[in-house]
Amino acid sequence: MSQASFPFTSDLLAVDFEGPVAIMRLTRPTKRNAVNDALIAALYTAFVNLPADVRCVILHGEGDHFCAGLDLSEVTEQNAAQSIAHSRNWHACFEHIQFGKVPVIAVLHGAVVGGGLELASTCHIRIAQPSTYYALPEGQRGLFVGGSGSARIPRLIGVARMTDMMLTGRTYDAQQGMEIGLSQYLVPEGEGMAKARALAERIAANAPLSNFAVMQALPRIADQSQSDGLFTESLMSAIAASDQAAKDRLNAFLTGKAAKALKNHE
Ligand code: 1HE
Repeated sequence: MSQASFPFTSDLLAVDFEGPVAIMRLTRPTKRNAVNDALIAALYTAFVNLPADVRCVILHGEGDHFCAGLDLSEVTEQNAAQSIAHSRNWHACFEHIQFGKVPVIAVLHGAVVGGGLELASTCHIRIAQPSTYYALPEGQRGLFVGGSGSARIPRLIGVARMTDMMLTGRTYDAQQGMEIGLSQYLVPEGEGMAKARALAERIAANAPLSNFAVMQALPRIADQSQSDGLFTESLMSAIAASDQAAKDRLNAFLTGKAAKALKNHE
């Protein structure tokens, strides 16, 4: 599938292409980008059908908030079976984000709460801006996380911090979130997209198989025993190194034609 034939239209999610980067924007600001079934379907369709020439996705939200989480108006009448199906639907969608085709950068501002934090934690890189704050109000709403938060958020900040957030309603601001691992970057307000574009450019310049290995193998190895993980590492390493892109890049370095691994702390 090419960018020109991308079949996607939605009034909840805008998708634009800038060369090898797909920019996805949640476009439901009047409801603080609350996630209803239609938005889950739109995200699923967009990620499953990503054009082959896309190398990185940037995901952000329109309006004053990244995402207010689950659309609470949709859950009041659900029975247990419907709730399970609803949660599994989020899981299926988010699986195609974390373990999809290319790395995803989330640009955060305002509320990143409930299912909004679950969505952000599914992405590979999170860039926060000072207005960002994180919360898991499920506890206060009589709910539990259902959009993969129990599996993904403790892997970022630990079970104890997530337990505290859910039991006490504790929130973290952008600086605190950066310190505990909710974001990898914190940039001045309004500069999140520029930072994301700069990072996406670097990511897109990598060999696709290297990026694929990072996003597919690293989280799985973290879930494996050390012995199994090291074996997986050897397999993934061998597959990446046998790719022509790796051979070309190694030759370029050895003949002085490739950039050095100089300091890059930004
Ligand atoms: C919503 C939602 C929503 C806003 N579902 N409609 N998430 C939450 O518990 C967070 C709920 N939202 C809020 O606490 C606040 O909206 C915010 C702090 C994010 C923003 O406040 P504010 O003052 O900017 O906006 P607002 O006036 O509260 O909301 C504007 C409109 O958006 C309003 O609708 P309106 O028709 O009266 O204009 C709100 O009702 C609507 N709105 N958030 C539905 N979440 C898979 S499991 C995941 C479980 C969860 O995510 S639980 C946590 C849900």
